[in-house]
Amino acid sequence: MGIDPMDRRNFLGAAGGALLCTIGGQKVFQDKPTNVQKLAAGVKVPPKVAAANRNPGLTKAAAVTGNRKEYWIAAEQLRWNIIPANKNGKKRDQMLNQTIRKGKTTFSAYGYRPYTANWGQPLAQATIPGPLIDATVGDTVVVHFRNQVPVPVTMHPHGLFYSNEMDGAYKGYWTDPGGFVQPGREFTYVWECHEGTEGTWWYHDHGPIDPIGVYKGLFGPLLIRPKDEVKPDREFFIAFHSFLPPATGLTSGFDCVNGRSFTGNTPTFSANVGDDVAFHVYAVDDNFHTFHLHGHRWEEPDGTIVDNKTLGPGDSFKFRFIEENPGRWLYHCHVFSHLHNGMSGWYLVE
Ligand SMILES: [Cu+2]
Repeated sequence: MGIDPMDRRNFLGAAGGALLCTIGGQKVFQDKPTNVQKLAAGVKVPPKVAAANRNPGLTKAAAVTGNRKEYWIAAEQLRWNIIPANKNGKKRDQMLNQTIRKGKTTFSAYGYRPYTANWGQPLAQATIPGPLIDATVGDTVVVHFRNQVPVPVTMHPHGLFYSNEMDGAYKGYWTDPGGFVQPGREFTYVWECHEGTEGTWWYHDHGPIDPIGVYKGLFGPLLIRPKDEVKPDREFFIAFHSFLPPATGLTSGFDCVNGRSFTGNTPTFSANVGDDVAFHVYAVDDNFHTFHLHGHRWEEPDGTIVDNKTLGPGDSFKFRFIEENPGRWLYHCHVFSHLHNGMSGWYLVE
């Protein structure tokens, strides 16, 4: 009647790894390693992408109307260690003062890497998260994107305005070239920071292997400042996310802040009493998270005072305050199973 009893297969699915996504007709489970290149090979090249490959002139550059804010960013492969060993060769959780035993913690990741103009030279290593896109209302963000990973990936932004071609999203048959940037190819995204776009946002891969690209590290912060903003003394960017076996090939899943897991490995943020401090927080993965900062409280735009804020998948928010409480503080996700699987860090105030 109405609801079918759970069959054995579904029961096992719920008890073990749930379905994460389907790529090229192949099911991907949360707890099982996958062959990402094989998955990607199962996705057909969309017709508009094939046409643009034959005739690059078909892809028209979008008009730039505002103050031009330009970036050169490549997606690259990198070896990434979620929990680097300390100088004594131990992987430690400083919050619980214990050694972490979760097997291997290094995997073949993807990261966004910033370059100087015209791909002159790298500005930094490829990192997880990727580089900050830092714009102001009135800017037009121009991102020259190059794909150096072995599967099609993209950049898709939140929070600002863009035309359909600049979406950076795979849409099956209707996919535009910017939604399916093949290995070795480039695409230029043009995104507009109109009035009302100010805020903390983020960007990520939304290509044909989505969300595996995101779970391999392809995401980063995007900030649109109000015009005439007086910049805070300290700005901290926090991504709550996870690394799962289908993307890492590792046996364990990890709950992370900015690519690392457990207090002492995740970022330690520092400020001084009297500083004007801004926190920017965004949630990347399949779970809801709550951002909690010990010893602090802040005012929401509607005037509510909070010290613990819920974020659903894809959400982002910021808060800003004058620091007045010295100490060694924890910031963390208050979902206990996430906290105890590494989603926490230090905030040190002198
Ligand atoms: Cu969480």
